[in-house]
Parts: sequence; C-alpha cells; structure tokens
Amino acid sequence: MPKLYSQIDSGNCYKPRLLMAKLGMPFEHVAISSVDGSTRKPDFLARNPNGKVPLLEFDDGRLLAESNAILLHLAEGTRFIPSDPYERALMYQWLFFEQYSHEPYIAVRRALMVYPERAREATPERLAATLEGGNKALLVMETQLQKTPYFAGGSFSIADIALYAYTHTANHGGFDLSAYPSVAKWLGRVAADEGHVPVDWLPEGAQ
Ligand SMILES: N[C@@H](CCC(=O)N[C@@H](CS)C(=O)NCC(=O)O)C(=O)O
Repeated sequence: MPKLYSQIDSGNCYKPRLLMAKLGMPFEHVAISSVDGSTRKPDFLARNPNGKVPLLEFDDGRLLAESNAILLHLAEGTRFIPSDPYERALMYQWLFFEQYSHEPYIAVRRALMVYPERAREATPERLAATLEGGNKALLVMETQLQKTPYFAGGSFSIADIALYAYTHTANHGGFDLSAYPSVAKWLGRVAADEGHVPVDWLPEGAQ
C-alpha cells in the first residue's frame, strides 16, 4: 500500500487525499508537519530534500513530491484527466496557475493568519501583498467560471481539486468569497462531486 506523508491541515496535502478517496485507493497516512519540525528531520529530508509535504512513497520505495505531480500521476487514465488534448492542456494551465498565481497568495495569507508560529512574518506589507495577489487570482477564476462549469471546460478534472484545496478555506485568510459568486457556486459543485471528502478526512484507522 502506498504511503502518503502529509499534514492534516495543509491544502497541498488535501489534494492527493481527496483524489485517493475519490479513486477508492487505499493508502497509509504518515502524519508529518512543518509546524512541529518533522519536515526538517533527517529521515524525512532523505526522502524529500525539499523538506515539504505531500510526499508519496510507493511499495517499491519510489518517491513522488509536489502535490500537482502526485495528482497527475494518480489520475492517469481516470475521469479526472480530460481525454481531449486541448482540455488536457487547459487542465495543465490551471495546475500551473494554482502553483504560481494562487497558492503563494491565498495559502500563504491563511498560514500567516492561522498559525501562531507564522505571526512574526505577518507584516502589514506582506498581508497587503498576499491580499492583492489572492484577490487577483480569485478574479481570474471568477472570469473563467462565468464561462465554463469547471476549469478545464465541461467536466471535473484534477485542476478543480488543486484549486479547491485552498479556495474553500480562503475565508480563513480574510478573503471575501461573496464577491466571487461563480467561484462560490463552483465550490458547491466540487463538494457535490462523487466521492468528495472534507479536508480533515483520513482513511479508516489513520491518525
Ligand atoms: N509546491 C509544493 C508546496 C508544498 C508545501 O509548501 N508544503 C508545505 C505544507 S503546505 C510544507 O511542507 N512546508 C514545510 C516547510 O516548508 O518546512 C506542493 O504543491 O506540494
């Protein structure tokens, strides 16, 4: 059974947990946290020198880091990757957007506001910059979702999983989603998709 090293309250780690739940794929959950320092311990760094979760370890010892790479690998050949080449390219577009234009603002602002350990970094300048960047990302999403129900077009893909992970808790970072009605409706569609589990879901018996 594959092992997923993940932090329970991390959106990046929620992405593979949500996909694996939807796929009915069993996995062992190994709790690792940037807050308690376990991402910086030598045994974890030996597996991922970048010191970040999520990290997937297969039975044969092969390792895979980066949440969106894990999604792409696990979703191969499933309904979560469009078969149409253009729609597949759109899915990649939104996966890259999520990492460069969304997560660094929306996830980071939430972390600055939620974790007491990060409070020192929460300067007025940083809070203002992440608010501006996050609202810009939400507006880009709103514009797309006024045209199509999902990011890659007509059907749900891993781009929706990747963008759902931190958008559904954006209010924790002080973002007002009522200003983005199409995003709010899309959040409802994602949560209604078959096999959905909440962010704190873990396989039975895991902790
Ligand atoms: N681009 C990476 C980002 C992963 C990431 O930033 N993970 C955080 C938790 S959300 C982490 O492990 N931080 C540990 C640290 O920086 O010490 C991905 O998408 O997987």
